[in-house]
Amino acid sequence: MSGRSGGEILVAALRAFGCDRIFGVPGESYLPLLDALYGEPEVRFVTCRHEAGAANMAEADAKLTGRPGVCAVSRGPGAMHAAIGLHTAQQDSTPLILLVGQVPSDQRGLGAFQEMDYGQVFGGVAKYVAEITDPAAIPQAVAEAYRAAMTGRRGPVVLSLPEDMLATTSEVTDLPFEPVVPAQPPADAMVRLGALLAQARRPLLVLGGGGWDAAACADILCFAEVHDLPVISGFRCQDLVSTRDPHYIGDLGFAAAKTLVQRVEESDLLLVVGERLGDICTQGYTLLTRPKPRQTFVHVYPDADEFGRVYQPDLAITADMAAFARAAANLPPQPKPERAAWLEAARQDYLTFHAIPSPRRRQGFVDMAEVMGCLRDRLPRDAIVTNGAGNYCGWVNRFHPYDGFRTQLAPVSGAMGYGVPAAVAAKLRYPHRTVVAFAGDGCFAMGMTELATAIQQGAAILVIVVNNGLYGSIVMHQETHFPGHGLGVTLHNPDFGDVAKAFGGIGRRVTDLDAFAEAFDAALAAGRPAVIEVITDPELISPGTTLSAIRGSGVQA
Ligand SMILES: Cc1ncc(C[n+]2csc(CCOP(=O)(O)OP(=O)(O)O)c2C)c(N)n1
Repeated sequence: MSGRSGGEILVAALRAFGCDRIFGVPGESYLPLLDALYGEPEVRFVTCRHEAGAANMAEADAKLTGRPGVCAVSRGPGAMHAAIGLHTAQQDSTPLILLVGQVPSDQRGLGAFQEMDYGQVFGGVAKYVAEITDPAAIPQAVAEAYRAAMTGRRGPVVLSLPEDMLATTSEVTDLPFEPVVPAQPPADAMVRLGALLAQARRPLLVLGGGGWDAAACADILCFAEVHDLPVISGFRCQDLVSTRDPHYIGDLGFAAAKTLVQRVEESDLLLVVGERLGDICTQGYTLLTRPKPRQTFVHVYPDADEFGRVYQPDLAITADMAAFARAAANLPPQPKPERAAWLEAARQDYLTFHAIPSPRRRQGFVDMAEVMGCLRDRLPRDAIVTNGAGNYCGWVNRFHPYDGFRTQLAPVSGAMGYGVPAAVAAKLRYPHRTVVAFAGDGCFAMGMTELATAIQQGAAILVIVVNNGLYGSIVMHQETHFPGHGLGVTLHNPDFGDVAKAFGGIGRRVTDLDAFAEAFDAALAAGRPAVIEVITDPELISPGTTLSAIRGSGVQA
């Protein structure tokens, strides 16, 4: 038979939108796809050690490129392992294409080995799930998958690939790449926004969500500058503008500054761009009155479905981030009553809250605040800093000065195990930038297998493992609500420095700041994957409090 195999057609369709790498774990269920990649120099297959790592890498890579990340996994078990990446892509509004092998077409519905119905399994989390039964349908299916992932609120899609379909040949031709047309803000809505801004004395600009790129971030900052707008970032979106910029006044994440929360309460105009205003951003939906906030509320979002889900906007603007940011940057400057003082005071509060505090030292432990202070002096400004989930993120997200677009890769989904694979993806995309992953001892154990990928791919990431011997975040909740009843939360860990050495990297375990600084410099100079295990005091459960102080308080730290 003449023509190309389904695998070859699929690779050509992925290349059409710019896919240059696939993160995956191979499976016998999609051999013709792997075969199509054999000898294909334009698409690199990054072999991972766990499908969760592969999916997390693909999701992180998509955050860096703005294109869908691509992950390939085997049917059944492989797909289940990869599910966490779909969830993060959904929660973080990241375009992601998951390619899953499927049982042969003549066995579908028989309950064959590792058979699953991916429409049912992933229907609730993916924006689009399709099983491609004919190789001639591949170009169209990939184009639809791309459109679904990249339109409106970005998100994950799944393509199920029966193995016989991938081996079957077809004469189908490739489709030309059609970029998604960005949704433009209506001109009359921009005029109304201009009028609302002209009246506002205490406006705030809140940025978050997906669909941003460097140009959009530059435009939105220009808009903030022209209109003297204080800028707040949503949970783990702290790199949309530089935190060093005088307009930046903080993030509405876990343990947001009280002064920031108060400022939101006092504002008279909230311009929320790309951020959904989820439970974390709104302090458990308590920050604003529901359903109608007291402030004038302008919501800009790429999907009209989102408007009014929680808060009724006074003005809703359906637009993609880049299109809105460009239009906003072009709004004519106006008088700005009292805003300079409002902005200055907010910035001052930000600087106070995010200043490195004096160390809370105890012999044998390193204070994470000191570590972050040390890194402020040492990390290049374009360093990419990743994390997963756990209380250790409280120090990282509060004290690291993220310096602009994509210096942060952190899951809004709160997924443990994300930091290491995200760092690997970042280092492969930007080999000349410094990439540092933070992980708690619990978090690291969920992603450390991908150190092997880092070694194999030559990705010289630096991992800082914050070891308090606990699933500390859960201890904090238990001690708050069930004092003294810690259960399932203590961790007997290996020496993580030795683990790193066993993988072929550099490993150090440190219990004081000087040793940390020395290990950090040596690790960066070595140009190999490295792990620095920092032993921290379990009593210091978060930047702002201690376990003894929260015990039985019933109040979230
Ligand atoms: C995949 C996943 N499993 C479980 C959780 C719930 N969880 C959130 S934080 C946390 C503990 C994290 O422990 P560690 O990484 O050691 O950081 P620490 O809180 O001690 O700083 C757990 C279990 C989660 N967010 N993600």
